[in-house]
Order: sequence, then structure tokens, then C-alpha cells
Amino acid sequence: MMTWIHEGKLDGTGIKPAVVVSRFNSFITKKLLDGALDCLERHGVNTDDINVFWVPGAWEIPPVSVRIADTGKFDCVICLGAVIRGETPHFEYVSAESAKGVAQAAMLTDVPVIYGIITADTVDQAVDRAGTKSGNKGFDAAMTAIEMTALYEYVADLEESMDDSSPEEESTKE
Ligand code: INI
Repeated sequence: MMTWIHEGKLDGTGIKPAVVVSRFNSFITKKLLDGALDCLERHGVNTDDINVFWVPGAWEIPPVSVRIADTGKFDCVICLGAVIRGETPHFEYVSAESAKGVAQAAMLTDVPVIYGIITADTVDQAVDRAGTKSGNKGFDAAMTAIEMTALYEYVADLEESMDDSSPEEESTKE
């Protein structure tokens, strides 16, 4: 018995990503953006093909992401933000709605919409996830976007590739 394994390659050559990044807590979100751009460029994405959209806060990320995805001009949308707990319940609303909104955007649109919004109890936790102790969540989100873009493209052509008895380059038979 043979099993088909399907996965997206980590090759960004030719892809046109949109990055939506929020200005709230910009000392963190600028680091996430740096990480995302570094990842995209190091995986073959042409700098001229990257479009960055700034929004005021994490709350605004989902509605803008849907509209950007619906233009059909981009292969993926990478959402970057930082929601940090304060003294009121505001954090709960903004973090929950931005997460739900990005999930909805991913389901409603034809391209991958990737969740790179940090939710942290403290500023230190956010700093750790923006290029210090716990890596850079912007870099990770961009990596996910590259893989998912390749996988979406591959799945769109799946019928054709599975009709062929020899596996396509993107898949392997074990
Ligand atoms: N927006 C954030 O991106 N991060 C936060 O930590 C945050 N907090 O805690 O208030 C925040 N609030 C603003 C919100 O995203 C909207 O921009 C605002 O409510 C206007 O719609």
C-alpha cells in the first residue's frame, strides 16, 4: 500500500504577499514586521511584490484583511499585531475578536489568511515573542504563509496531479 503525502514547499518564489500590521503597541509590531519581511525575502519573495498595510489596532486587522484578500491581487495575507493585557477587560474583547476575525477571514476568502497577532499578559511576554527569547512570531507567520500559499496552489491542482500515476514534485508516495 502506498500513501500520498501532500505538503506546501517553503519556497516563496513568485508569490505576492500582503502584510496587515497594526500600529497599536508599535514597538512590538514593528519587530514582527521586520521578522516577517526577513522571512519572506530569505525564502525567495521579491521585495517589490510585498505590500504592507498599516491599521490602527488589532481590531481593525480582520475587516481590512478580507477586503485585501478579495481584491484578488495577493496570494496570501499575513496579519500582525500585539494585544497586551491592561487593567480593564478591554484586552479580552480585542484579543478574542481579532482572533475570531482572522479565522473568519481565512474561511471567507480564497487565499490563506495567517494569524500573527501576539496576545500577551505582560509587555515582557510580548517582547519575548517579537525577536528575543521566544523567537519572532512575525517570522513564523510569514513562514506559515509561504507554506500555505504553496499548499493552496497544490490543492487547487490536486485532481490533475492525482490522475497522474507518478506523484507531482510537491508530493511524495511512501
Ligand atoms: N489594539 C491593539 O492592537 N492592541 C492592544 O493591546 C489594544 N488594547 O489593549 O487596547 C488595542 N486596542 C485598540 C483596538 O484594536 C482598536 O484599534 C480600537 O478599539 C478602535 O477600534
